[in-house]
Amino acid sequence: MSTTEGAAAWRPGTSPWPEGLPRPDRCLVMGILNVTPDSFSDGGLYARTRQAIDRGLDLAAQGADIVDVGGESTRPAARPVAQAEELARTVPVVRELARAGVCVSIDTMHAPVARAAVEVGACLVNDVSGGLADPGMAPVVAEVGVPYVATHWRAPSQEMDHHADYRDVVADVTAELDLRVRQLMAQGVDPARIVLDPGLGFSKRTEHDWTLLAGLGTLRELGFPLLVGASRKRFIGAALASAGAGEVPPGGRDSATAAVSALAAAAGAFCVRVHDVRASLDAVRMAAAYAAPRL
Ligand code: PMM
Repeated sequence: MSTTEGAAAWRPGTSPWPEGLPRPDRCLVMGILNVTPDSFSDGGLYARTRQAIDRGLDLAAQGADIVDVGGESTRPAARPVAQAEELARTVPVVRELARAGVCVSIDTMHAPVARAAVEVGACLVNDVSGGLADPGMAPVVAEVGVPYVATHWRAPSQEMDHHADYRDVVADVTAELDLRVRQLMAQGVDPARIVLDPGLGFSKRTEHDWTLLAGLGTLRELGFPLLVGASRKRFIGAALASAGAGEVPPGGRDSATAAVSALAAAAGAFCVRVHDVRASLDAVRMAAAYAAPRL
């Protein structure tokens, strides 16, 4: 890794680097692999196991530090998936990618899926509910001992837009994540393995997403690495539209996403979760170079 990349915006020492994850000394890039028919921007593209494995290998070849495999859409109003179906969609893909040496995360809210994925080689559990959707999640994470992304979450997909009221979104999300961390730790989760995520788009209106991005510094004061999942989301489309770019569909938001990746990395994000890996990898490299003179 180059010395420029060594000058990371996310500074080791401010919070621990979770064991078992790649350590390039810049913001990590997690590539999204939705093995679903209905995700908001890539639903149906990688729904077959072989297509999904090839896509995962391709994301890794493009430079993804982690490939995030999900088998249940979490977009607003998405319907839950039967557990057997979620397992059938994800486990073979995780197994093959892990066998090929890829660091794989499992994007699930369900403890049995998390456990099965770790058993076949997943190196991280990414839970958009932060353990709230399944009371069995924290004990499983405590037991399997891999890093765990706990996202700010208030309600399941069908209801989440009705839970988007905040007094002060940065203060409220910080306080709710702080409480979540305490509860996870009380259930045996090792704090050194916890990564926090503000949950952009989850019970958030577009203005909340932008305010949270601008408030990453406050969230970092909790002392945990931060993952930011902005890729192609509504608030990016809304900002493009209000800047005169017109209605840009999710698939046309990748350069804007890369710009947000650079901003998040410069603000100290530990990892960005994106569909277009190449653009965001360059973006976080630029953020590291930008931060270098001030280190
Ligand atoms: N967003 C989605 C899915 N998984 N995981 C984390 N940690 N953070 C996120 O913001 C997040 C996530 C929904 O987006 P997708 O449908 O494009 O995967």
